[in-house]
This record gives sequence, C-alpha cells and structure tokens, in this order.
Amino acid sequence: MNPIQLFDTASSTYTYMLFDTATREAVIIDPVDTQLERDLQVLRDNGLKLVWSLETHAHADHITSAGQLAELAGAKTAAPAGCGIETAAVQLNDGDTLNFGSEQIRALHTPGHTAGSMCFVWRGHVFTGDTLLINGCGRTDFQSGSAEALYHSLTQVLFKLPDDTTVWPGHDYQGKTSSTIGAEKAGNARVAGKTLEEFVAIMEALHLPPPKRIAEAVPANLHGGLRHDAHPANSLQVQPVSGYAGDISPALAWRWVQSDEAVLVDVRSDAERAWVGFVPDAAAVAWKQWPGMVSNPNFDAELLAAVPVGKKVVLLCRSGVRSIAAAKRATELGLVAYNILEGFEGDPDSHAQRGHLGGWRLRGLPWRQS
Ligand SMILES: N[C@@H](CCC(=O)N[C@@H](CS)C(=O)NCC(=O)O)C(=O)O
Ligand SMILES: [Fe+2]
Repeated sequence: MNPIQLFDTASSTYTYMLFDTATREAVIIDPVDTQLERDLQVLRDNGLKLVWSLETHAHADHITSAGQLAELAGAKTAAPAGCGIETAAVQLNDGDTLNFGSEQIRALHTPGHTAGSMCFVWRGHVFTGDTLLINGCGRTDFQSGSAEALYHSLTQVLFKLPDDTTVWPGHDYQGKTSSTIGAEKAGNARVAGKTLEEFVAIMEALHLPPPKRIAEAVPANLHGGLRHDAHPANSLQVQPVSGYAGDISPALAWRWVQSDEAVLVDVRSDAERAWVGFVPDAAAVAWKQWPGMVSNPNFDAELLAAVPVGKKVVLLCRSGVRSIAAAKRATELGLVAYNILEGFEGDPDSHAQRGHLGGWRLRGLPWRQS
C-alpha cells in the first residue's frame, strides 16, 4: 500500500498521509497551512482518524498546519528533537518509533539540510523530507545546515536502506513524485559516485536565493505554525477600547486564568451552555436567559459574587456581542473587565468547515460536550 501523496504548488511541498487499514488511524507528514481544508477533507473522505502530525524539519519555505491539525483533527504532534519545535508534544530522537493502529513509523536522524532533520521509515517507504530529493538533495546553507553532515546522512544512513525502498521526497521542483533508494544511489546527480570533497564543492557552488518566506516561516514553524505574534487570535497584547478595559485574545485570557490573575466568566445562557458545550473553569453568569433571551435580572449580583476583589474578569460568549455588553456593565460595576475576541462555538467540526479556530480549543483547554 502506498501513502497518499498531496502537493502544494505554491511551495512545491509534498505532504503524505499513511494509515492503518484496520483502525483507520493515520499519520500526516509535513502538512502545509494553506492546505488545511484539503487535508481535513482527505481525512474525512477516507474515514481517517489523524493520530500523529510529523515534521521532517522546521521548514523555511512554508508554514506547517501541525498546530491546527492538533486542534481540529485531534492529532498529536511530533518533531525532531534537534529542530527546536518546542510546541511538538513528542520530541523525536534517532530510532524512535510512533504507532498508528498496528502500524509503526521509525525516525532516522539525518542532519545536513538542517541540523535536526529527520527521515521517517514506514514498511518499504522512506519519507526523506529535504534530506534526499529526487536527483537532488536539500540545500545546506542555512538553519545549521552542513554539507559534510548531509553527505554522511545520504551515504551512510539513507543509502543503507534496501535498494527497493520507495523514496518520497519533501519537495520536487520538476513534477517528479517518487524514486527508490537504488535509483538515487546509482544516479543522483549531486551525490552518486561523488567523494565527500566533490559533494561539498557542489553544495557550495549552488548559490540558491533564500526561500522567499524564510523570515516568517521559521519562527512560525518553531511553534507548530501558530503565529503567536502575527495572528490576532494568538496576540498577547491588550487591544484598548472605550467602555471597558480592552479586547484580548483567547490566548491571553487563558494565560491570565491559568496564572489566577483573572476569573473567566461565560455569559452565555444556561440553555446554550447545556446545548453547545461547557467551558471548564468558567463561572456561568448569563447576560440574557432563555426563554426569550431576556436580560438576566441577577447579572450584577452574580457577577460580583463570581469575581473576587483584585482580580480581573475576562468575559466570553458565543460571538462576542454579549461579552462586550457584559464587559461594559462590569466596568460600571467597578470591575476591570476584558472582552475575549472570538466566541465559544463549541462544535469542532463547524470550526473546521469555516476554517475558524475556536480559541478555547486552540489554547488546549479541555473541551467537552454536554
Ligand atoms: N524558491 C523556493 C525555495 C526553494 C528552496 O530553497 N528549497 C529548499 C528546501 S526548503 C531546498 O533545499 N532546495 C534544494 C534545491 O533547490 O536544490 C522558495 O522561495 O520558497
Ligand atoms: Fe526545507
């Protein structure tokens, strides 16, 4: 059985999905953020449950969707320990294996393109990232790259795999899809039949322009592709407004709640909470109540009872309308009140369909349905 091979034309990146046919548990390798909807659709179409999202390295030319796949598809993330991807749940070392169903994938540390780069072996297949490309190899001129290390990884690690192992590269710039270890050992223009010195000279003479997106891609990929500084949903800055203390991201609210600086108040109605889902650790103080969505006459008293003196209050609703009204009222009552941007929509599938990240799930809060 071959892996599912998916291509991103903007970056010429190959993404792979492999799965256990009995349990449908799946692994994705090197997912691309702009292809998130495609990848979720492929999972749905094939009835797959994504259990692992793997990176071969911290990419310089595109941004991974690993963090979003963890959020939206429930995958665990794994990345090479030497790549500095601190958000990955599992930091892989040479020889480590990951299971999906009764299948197993094995990590090979293959430094060179980057110091931490890895390849992954599954059955008779090897996913070579940018270590070995078809009739080529990854460049070695940034991210602690090393032509000497790459020569060793190619000749002493990858070329020791059986000749009939299928090679699935991380990129191809000429439309080629796969190769074999035997074919690359015999004919790869950069490394086949070359001495270490010849290989190093070839790599030094490449003089490739830097990837166009390197400045944004590398920092984002060190955080699973979630751009903490660039993405408003992840901003840790308070956005000042009039009428209450400010608008904040779910990320900042989560941080304040964790450090006990703020009380999280869910102002949705009791009926919505029961129907859509509860937010753990939130005090429930409805702004309006069913039936009829009439104003809650006890709002002031319930809010003041929920927020101890000296603590901030961060307010959450479904879409951000009621939490703003409630933040204004809380301010009138003398509290330091913030509105959380992005409401709690509850249903992870609806997030996936709209490409919208439910902030609370995004920040790793446990989520449960009523
Ligand atoms: N032109 C591409 C960059 C292509 C590139 O540098 N690719 C890297 C992989 S991240 C590489 O190793 N290329 C090897 C080669 O082109 O020989 C861009 O701007 O994104
Ligand atoms: Fe790369």
